[in-house]
Amino acid sequence: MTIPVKHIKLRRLKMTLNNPFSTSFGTMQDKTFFIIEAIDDDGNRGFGESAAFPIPWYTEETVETNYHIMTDFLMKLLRENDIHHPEEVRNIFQPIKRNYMAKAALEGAIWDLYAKRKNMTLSEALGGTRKQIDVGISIGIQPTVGDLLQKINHSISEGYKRIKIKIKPGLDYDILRKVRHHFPDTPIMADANSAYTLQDIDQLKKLDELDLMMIEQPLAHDDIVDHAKLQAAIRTPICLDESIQSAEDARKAIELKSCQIINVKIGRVGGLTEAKLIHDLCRENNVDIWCGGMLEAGVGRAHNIALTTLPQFTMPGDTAGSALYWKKDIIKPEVTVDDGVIKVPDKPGIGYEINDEALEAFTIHEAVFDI
Ligand code: OSB
Ligand code: MG
Repeated sequence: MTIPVKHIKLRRLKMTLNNPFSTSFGTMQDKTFFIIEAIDDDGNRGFGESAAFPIPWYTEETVETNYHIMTDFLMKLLRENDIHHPEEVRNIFQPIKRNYMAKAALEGAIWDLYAKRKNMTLSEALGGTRKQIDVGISIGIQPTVGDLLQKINHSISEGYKRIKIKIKPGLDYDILRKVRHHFPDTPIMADANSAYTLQDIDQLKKLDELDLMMIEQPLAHDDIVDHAKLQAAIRTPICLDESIQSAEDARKAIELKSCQIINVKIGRVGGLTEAKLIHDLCRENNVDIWCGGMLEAGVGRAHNIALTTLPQFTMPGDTAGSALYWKKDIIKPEVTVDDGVIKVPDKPGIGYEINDEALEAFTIHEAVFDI
């Protein structure tokens, strides 16, 4: 049976983070992004969320390139092809190169629609087994070390299972040493968002004494060769984020020993199907994998939760609770974290209702397309 997608509704939302979020590449507070709705003949609604930011500083995609690629190319492919299962969408989109966040947003809406039509949870549709998932927290660069220590303290008291700290050259070893001193037993990791080069190897080697769980994406966003050299020179496990945009990238990184751990983001790799392939590859190769975050609103957050129910997601991810990011989220109930654990919802599809009033209130532009 085909999935009769009749309309695609694109909504451009503008939401404001409770606090500015700073990384080595910049600071974000206002967030513009797309919520995609795939609607079938019976009025079932499947939801997807695009991870792209307005500025191409994490990967090359932006909100505007998403709109262009979705409306000028991907929707045409949806019109021309019958879909029996959401796993086919990856191949249907293959003629269009890269643009993974645009692809993932549409594919995600079709996955949710499929699961709802089958009256199963998205987690079940993906083959997930966990009923609850462990989560950590990602803390942006703070104005002072005091602020950072306070945030970490608060996050630990809330029960988050591991703390991720953003670093960049000049704001790394000395800060992490203070953090380690104050929190000797806390699982701590550092994310550089590609701010270093191999010339910084001595500074990166110094981190080995701090017993970090991992260092995430120290080197260039598109590199897997220098990361292999770095991994051979340091003890701290390297986790790749930006560098892994497909299962092929993951295969090569594993083969070259460029990383010991992979942070998968549904948007960065082109959708749930590709994320699942990366998961399966990690499982076969005994590589740890966890689910990263893109400061998502509720729809993207729900997709992350469903993905994290797959068996190889043994490390806590970055999917924290809605209230950490938003005064009001676009789902009902909002995502809550109890003692570092999110209970996986048992309702069909993404498992959370859409808060239509909130969705409407945050929408700055919308358009409906026939499929
Ligand atoms: O590198 O994981 C990253 C946020 C924006 C862009 C890139 C990253 C992040 C985070 C925050 O670390 C993850 C989250 O809390 O959603
Ligand atoms: Mg990262």
